[in-house]
Amino acid sequence: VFSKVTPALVDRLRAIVGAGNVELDDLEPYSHDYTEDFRFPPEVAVRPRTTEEVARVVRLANDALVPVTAQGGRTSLSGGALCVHGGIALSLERMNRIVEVDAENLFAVVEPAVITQALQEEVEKRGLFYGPDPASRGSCTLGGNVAHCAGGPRALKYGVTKDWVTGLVAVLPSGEVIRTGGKLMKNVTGYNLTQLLVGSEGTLAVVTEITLKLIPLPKFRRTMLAPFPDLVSAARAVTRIFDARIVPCCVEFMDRAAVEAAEKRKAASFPAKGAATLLVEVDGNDEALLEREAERVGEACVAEGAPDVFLAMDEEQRRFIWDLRRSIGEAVKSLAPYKEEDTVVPRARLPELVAAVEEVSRRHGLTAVSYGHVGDGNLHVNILKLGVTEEEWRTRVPAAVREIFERTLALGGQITGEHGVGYVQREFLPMAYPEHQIELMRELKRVFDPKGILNPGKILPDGSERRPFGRRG
Ligand code: LAC
Ligand code: ZN
Repeated sequence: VFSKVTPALVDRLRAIVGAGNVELDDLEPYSHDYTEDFRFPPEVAVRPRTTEEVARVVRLANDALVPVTAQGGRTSLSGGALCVHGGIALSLERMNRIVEVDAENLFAVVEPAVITQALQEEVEKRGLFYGPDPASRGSCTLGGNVAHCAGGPRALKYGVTKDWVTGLVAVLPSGEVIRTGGKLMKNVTGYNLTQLLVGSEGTLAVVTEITLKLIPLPKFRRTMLAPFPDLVSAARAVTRIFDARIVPCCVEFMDRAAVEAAEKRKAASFPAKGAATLLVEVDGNDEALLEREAERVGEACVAEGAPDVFLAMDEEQRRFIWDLRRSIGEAVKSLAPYKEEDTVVPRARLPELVAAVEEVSRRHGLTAVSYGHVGDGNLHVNILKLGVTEEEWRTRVPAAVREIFERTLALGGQITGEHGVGYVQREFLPMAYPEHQIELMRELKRVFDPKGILNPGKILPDGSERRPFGRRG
């Protein structure tokens, strides 16, 4: 159905972005993301510098019926920016300028390839704060964060990417440019296209500029580790913390295997750990109040069975703990081929979810490693290919994944909280929504992208290539 990239098209791409920014040889970096198991090389990669160049490239591709997939840091865990139909990888890597930090109105305007952590550090220098902090913040881009509505540990108190985006410049498949919102805290002028594009995984438009709100940087933090004798009591402690009417900025959950994977990878050890461990951070501007909150968090954990609670003594210890936590994703994946579910439930249902995951994986004879942002009810469940034959893996995993999703949905949850449907979960979308709702999404896609050239093969279960498991799986 799609056309191939021809030499004539390559010439026209060179005319738009310059010959040095059209890559035909080294396509390896553009062929994979953090799902690791998949390799989908594009036919060509282009590196535009401006919105105008993006618009010209996209229009060209649309006219020629060639797929275009926008790419940022390629840290997706759902295959969101993989060129599954080949075509053009539209790498936005050169669009990496912080256009403006407006300290008067408290907004930042950025190009899509700004690394999330780079923006955070830039605004923090001025006593300002940008909330979302995906675990990959040192390598993911704000454009990618917008595409997937990235979350991360601090989402609990500060929200996810969508809560910070107030405006976008985006290129439609026709090559037309739209501007949604701006440096506006309020704006109800027509349909909310800003929020429709956030989380649309690059399937509707290519975002080329982002306006983000900022807030003053919270002054103080306390970071704690609480070990628990079992998974369910750790999950219960989360509810107890909220019962004490405390909203920490992060409540992270790690099971023993997740902790050990990170320790092995980093050749370092967590100062406290149990069958399950909670990492809790509180922040704010009143140090005395914070001390009291930290104490009450500690009490809540002890009441649910934590023998003691470790408090990070200084910024160095805090960084050390977070560094270990942030490495879990990569560490777990390096243990074995895996299938990840990014489950999310209402927070108070978390003990039930944790118990269900344990029960389902045990019954199917599978190894599941779980960690995540339990303060948000968001649990990353990784089923690892350990101690099973090829045949067992093939048959057991799909059944177990379906059951985990069924149980998640029955708890009022959803099948992905922050990693997106992308390529790897789209066959499960019919579990999440009835057909008429998926059809509504298909219609939306058609309105934006009638020829279907923009990041094809994502989100919607079009069934054209059903390949739920990885190359190694
Ligand atoms: C994390 C990523 C995998 O929480 O979302 O580490
Ligand atoms: Zn996460």
